Amino acid sequence: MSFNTFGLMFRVTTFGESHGPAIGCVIDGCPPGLEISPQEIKEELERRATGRSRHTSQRREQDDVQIVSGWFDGRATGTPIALLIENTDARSRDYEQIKRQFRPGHADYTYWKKYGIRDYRGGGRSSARETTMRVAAGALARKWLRLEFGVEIQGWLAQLGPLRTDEVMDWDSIEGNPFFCPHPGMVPKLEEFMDALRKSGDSVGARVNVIARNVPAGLGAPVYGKLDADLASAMMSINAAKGVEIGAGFASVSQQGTEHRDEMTKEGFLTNHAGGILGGISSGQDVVVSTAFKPTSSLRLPCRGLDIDGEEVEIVTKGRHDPCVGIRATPIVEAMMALVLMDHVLRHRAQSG
Ligand code: EPS
Repeated sequence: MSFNTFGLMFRVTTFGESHGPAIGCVIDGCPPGLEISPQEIKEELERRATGRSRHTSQRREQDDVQIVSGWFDGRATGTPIALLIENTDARSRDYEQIKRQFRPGHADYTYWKKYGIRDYRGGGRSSARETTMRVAAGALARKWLRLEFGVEIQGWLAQLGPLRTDEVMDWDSIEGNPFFCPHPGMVPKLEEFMDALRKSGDSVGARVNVIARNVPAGLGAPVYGKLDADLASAMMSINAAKGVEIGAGFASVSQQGTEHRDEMTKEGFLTNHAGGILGGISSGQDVVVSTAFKPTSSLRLPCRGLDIDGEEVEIVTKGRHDPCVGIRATPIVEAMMALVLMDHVLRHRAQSG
């Protein structure tokens, strides 16, 4: 078993390595008739792409997506949809120096322990390049959910390092800055922080939140098919994810029952500490998920590490790395939200019609 497939009824299999010839995915289970165009997918991909600002990796990929299967006259045919994107700007020489070394904090070590071989160029399959295909597949799910139920999914940067960035929620400003920051007043502070961080050569973590509105009640199955469990699994499958919260999440620890319970009135729920999910099933409230991303482990600042012979070596990573992967994570968490919700709608229909 190699587990490159995600979802049960809306199944996405991704393939490809960061420095290989191409990356791609196969989407099995897309309802026939969905109108989709490469341009629509590309618009989503551009939000996630590297090189949009000086605060991300400067690798420049065109991310021109080809739909090579399951598509006719602009619509999904119901057969497997295959998407393909060529890698055009990989610079593998940056990785020569670490090809026999394990970057501390990176999957290099565990890939080696597991497989006994690794594509060291760009981290191979462990690269965040893989998330391109999640966003591509997510574009289809997102569109279908919007057309079927009016589901709207929006992510945002909630914290970058020490800087809390969502104390003001100006929804209209999220797409207008390279951080997906909802608080316009924080953008200059983020710029300043990131410029200093980049100069220092270090990296930093981030928290990225996502909300899905107009989610129908009833998605998710009790016990082993909980919607929140699948969302947590989906978010944790993103590169560098280290924690997930649903609704109040870990803040629930210090809450009392009278505060946490979301009182219900004829006008609706009064609060949403549950994050839109009760007993693993969507309640019809907004579904709210928060994901923590660790600091990037590829750093030009030297550190102690091991090579494949077990010798201690000094490790310096060259290349075009993101000083904060969380900056580009917003479209990815949105895509994972869309993929999980769509899968659960189809699962719900399969049982309940
Ligand atoms: C990545 C390292 C960098 C990023 C890459 C993710 O790649 P490279 O070493 O080839 O320059 O550019 O991100 C993308 C290419 C992308 O499309 O997201 C990593 O180690 O995860």
